Amino acid sequence: MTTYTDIIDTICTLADADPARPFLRNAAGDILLDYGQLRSESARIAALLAELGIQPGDRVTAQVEKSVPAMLLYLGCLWHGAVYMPLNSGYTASEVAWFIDNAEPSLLIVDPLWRDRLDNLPDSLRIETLDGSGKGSWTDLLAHVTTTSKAPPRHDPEAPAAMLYTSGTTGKPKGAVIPRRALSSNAAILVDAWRFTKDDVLIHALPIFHVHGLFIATNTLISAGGSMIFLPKFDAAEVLHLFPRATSLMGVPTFYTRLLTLPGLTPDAVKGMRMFISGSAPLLAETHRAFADKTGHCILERYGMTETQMNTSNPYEGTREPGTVGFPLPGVDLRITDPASGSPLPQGEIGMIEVRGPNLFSGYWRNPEKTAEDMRDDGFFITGDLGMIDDKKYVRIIGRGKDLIISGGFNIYPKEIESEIDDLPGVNESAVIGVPHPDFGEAVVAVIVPLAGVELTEADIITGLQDRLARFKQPKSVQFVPELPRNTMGKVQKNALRDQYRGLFA
Ligand code: MLC
Ligand code: AMP
Repeated sequence: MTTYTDIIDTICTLADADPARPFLRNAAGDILLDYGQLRSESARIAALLAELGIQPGDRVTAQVEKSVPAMLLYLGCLWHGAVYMPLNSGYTASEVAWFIDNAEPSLLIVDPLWRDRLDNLPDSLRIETLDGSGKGSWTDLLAHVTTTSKAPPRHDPEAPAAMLYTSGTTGKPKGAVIPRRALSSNAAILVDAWRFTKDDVLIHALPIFHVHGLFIATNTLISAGGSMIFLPKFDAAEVLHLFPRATSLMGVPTFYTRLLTLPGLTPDAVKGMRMFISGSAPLLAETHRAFADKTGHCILERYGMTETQMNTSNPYEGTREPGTVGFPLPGVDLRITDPASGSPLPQGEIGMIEVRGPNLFSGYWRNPEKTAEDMRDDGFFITGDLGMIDDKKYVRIIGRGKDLIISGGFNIYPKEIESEIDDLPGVNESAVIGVPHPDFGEAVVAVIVPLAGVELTEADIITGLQDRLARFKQPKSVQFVPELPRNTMGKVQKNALRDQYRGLFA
């Protein structure tokens, strides 16, 4: 099996060769972090973790705003061998409490604003704070740690590097344990596939609590020795303005639909850019074409997931086929199987996408049953995505075998929302569906049957969900119906509901 250089070793090599090489800049062009600081700060954080008694393998949970110290926290954990566990900054206190209970971390780092609303946390959990500007008790502790020139420890490539939660059709999220080998192999493969070099400047406008912004963007740019313009969040006008200083952008489809609304998006505005990458959700063929018409650039669409990082990509050279996710990346095996029997299907037939390669996770946290359910004996992972390989060998994602809504690149599991809605007073039952949305791709719609004689309003539902669900999961529309459509087996026909409400946001 090919061996890949650990991300931390790559940082050390680059820092030795050229410590002043910029790694992160802000929108104004100031250098926020060079490769020398990337190494020394990661080492300092690792030293602090050791001082606090955090052992390799312990979970370090962070629910913080995007900032340079937040990114360094990930790399400090990687240096030390702690398992980095980022949480969406939009999660409510009750959602966070669930993750803490499940993951049993040794350390929680949280924004000071959210610190006080967290309750029901174990007394043994150490809690530190870090805000979006880099201030907090974590930074105060770090200030006392001196710079060390110690080399990083040798890590087993199979050791866990991170744990990211993905939800399941049963409602409760599962922790995907991601080994170091998955990070280093995927980064090395993507540098090659997408031709990243030390001269690249990536606009980084994604959140850093998901694989796209945290691993795909960051690890790939580190592995290339390139740099990033590090933005707190995506703002289409700001990003357009930054194109002349950059070479590449990674984004979810919403980035591209929002950029397309700007009159300034012209071939001239993007003339220094060499590549626009899209993923995490389906990019409509019409968005691909509209972007090519306006800029002369064909967006490069790729397909990945938390458990596997990147699986396929449209080619850097060659045709980037709209509506497809390209070919399996080098080292990744991909097959289409019959969802019922698991037998491989011939080219052209629609079935379950299964993948195998060094990019795969190690398993679900403390959930061997679910891991066994999703892994075949021959090492293939069952993605839950339905697809086919077309006559030109491009992989096409046709739908999902899992009941999942992807809104602006965030995954939302209807079951979780239905459970919360069903608990609200006056609700008899509910069905949550995703319907087309011009900005987010899909939007959450709740279809609710009130209890007999009860009058409910949309505001009752949204207010009821306020403290239970992060904003991005809350319905963008609530519909009340006397009953839900069911088939003869009594199962709710979500397809019928999706058809009925398809035009809600048109
Ligand atoms: C924000 N809101 C969303 C939302 N983002 N609602 C649904 N879906 C989303 N994705 C809510 C806000 O809370 C707000 O609610 C309202 O919608 C409008 O917000 P906004 O200001 O327009 O949103 P913005 O902050 O601009 O964020 C939109 C976005 C962001 C698309 C830029 O969501 C984003 O960066 N998404 C990227 C997600 C990502 O990184 N996915 C990668 C997963 S990894 P209100 O009511 O308060 O006004 C993965 C694997 C792979 O999937 O293959 O990569
Ligand atoms: P996550 O669990 O957040 O990692 O999301 C992974 C899921 O996002 C995949 O299983 C797919 O359903 C979806 N996804 C990622 N990239 C694409 C893409 N390019 N086209 C369609 N769906 C995608």
